[in-house]
Amino acid sequence: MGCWNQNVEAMPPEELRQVQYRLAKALVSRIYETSEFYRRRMKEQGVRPDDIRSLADIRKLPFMYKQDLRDNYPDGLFCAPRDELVRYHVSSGTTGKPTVVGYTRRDIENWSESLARAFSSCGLGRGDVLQVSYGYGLFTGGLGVHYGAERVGATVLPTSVGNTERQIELMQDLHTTAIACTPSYLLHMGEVAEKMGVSIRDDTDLRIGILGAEPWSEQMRSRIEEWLGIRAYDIYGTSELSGPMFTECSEQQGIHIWGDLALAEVVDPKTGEVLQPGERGELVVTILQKEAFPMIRYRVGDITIMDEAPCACGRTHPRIRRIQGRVDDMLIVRGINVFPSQVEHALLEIPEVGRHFQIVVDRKGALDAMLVRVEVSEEAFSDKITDLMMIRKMVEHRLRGSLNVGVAVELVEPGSLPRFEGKSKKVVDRRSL
Ligand code: DLL
Repeated sequence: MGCWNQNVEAMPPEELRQVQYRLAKALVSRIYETSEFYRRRMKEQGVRPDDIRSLADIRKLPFMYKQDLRDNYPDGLFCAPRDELVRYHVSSGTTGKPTVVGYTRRDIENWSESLARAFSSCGLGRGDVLQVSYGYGLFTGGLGVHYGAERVGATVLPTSVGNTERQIELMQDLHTTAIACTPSYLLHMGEVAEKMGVSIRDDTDLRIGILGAEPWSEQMRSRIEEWLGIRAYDIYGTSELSGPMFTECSEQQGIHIWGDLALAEVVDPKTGEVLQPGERGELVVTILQKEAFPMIRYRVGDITIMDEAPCACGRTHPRIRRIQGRVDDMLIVRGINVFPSQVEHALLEIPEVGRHFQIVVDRKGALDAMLVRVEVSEEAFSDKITDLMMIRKMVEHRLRGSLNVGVAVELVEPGSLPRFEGKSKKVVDRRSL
């Protein structure tokens, strides 16, 4: 498929590395000047902007972790004046505090540019109607994809998530040709459509799925492509790094990471040592041109493999393979990130329940369902069903409020959940991809 920005996307690799070096050096100097946080971090590590004399010198810089966002909530990592921010997005943190990301106008431009290149590489452009069924609002999915799609000239149908029957009617009536959503939501749509007597394959114009925000597999891709009669492309990103930014190209052989916008490394999660292309490890990303919220060597927590081999599409930017898991215990439930520590944190604030809980995640049809089993505290334990029902409703309400995802709660007797001597196993994930 034709490039959106041929000069950049097909740049010789050596030239691209030069561009990366120049951008990285400028970024490091800028944040050292403007940010108290980065200056302190670099001093602790004994590295100064002058020490960055080649691209490989980036490895001298300290890593950043999700914990850094939490410790500096809400805006301690911002590097642009407040009045230059044009948007915030917010996502789940590891405990009570969410993570807040700010964007300048130029940050939104670069984010849209990244997606414009990505969408063109999947064959999306003028004449397409893209139904955006990612959530609009604090989540980066809806608005992120929206701006990228408008930039390539597609017509956007911003349905956001939910109200599935209506989505299917609109898909037919407005001749949607492409959809952006989680792979599990598309499977759910397929099922709901069949119940309505609509075959997505035969009765709609859908030909492309831009699917991500949660783990999925090659088998799931085949199932979706065969059943719905579309080409399904993987889209990747995280809120800390802007939001969705990168997709596969028409070759469907890995996700191109635009090297002038992001510098990707894969490291050994235990030692932090940079691994060779082809070796599996944790993705680390530096966002090279971000003004408001630069991220330097951010340990994303996703497991992947770097691929620097030339791609048959002609784009020279490196690829990462499909995300193969997490280094931490983060779960993704209906596209929302959930950390067991958030559940623990929320439960600790409720005196009627104890400290012991278990999370069970399963699929109901195509959709995820999350159950939290929690012990009632000795004091609140009662043989009156109405009392227990009230507690259950209240706990469900509180968990939904802090996790932003619907949760069923099951109350169990004090002392009845398994106790662990070593590392506790708080999550039972019964989903298979
Ligand atoms: O999920 C951004 C996004 C929106 C990506 C729309 C794609 C499409 P967060 O909510 O911060 O941001 O979650 C980021 O989701 O670290 C991965 O663990 C997981 N994830 C995202 N895309 C994929 C994917 C958005 N294609 C976290 N495959 C990431 C597997 C994915 N996991």
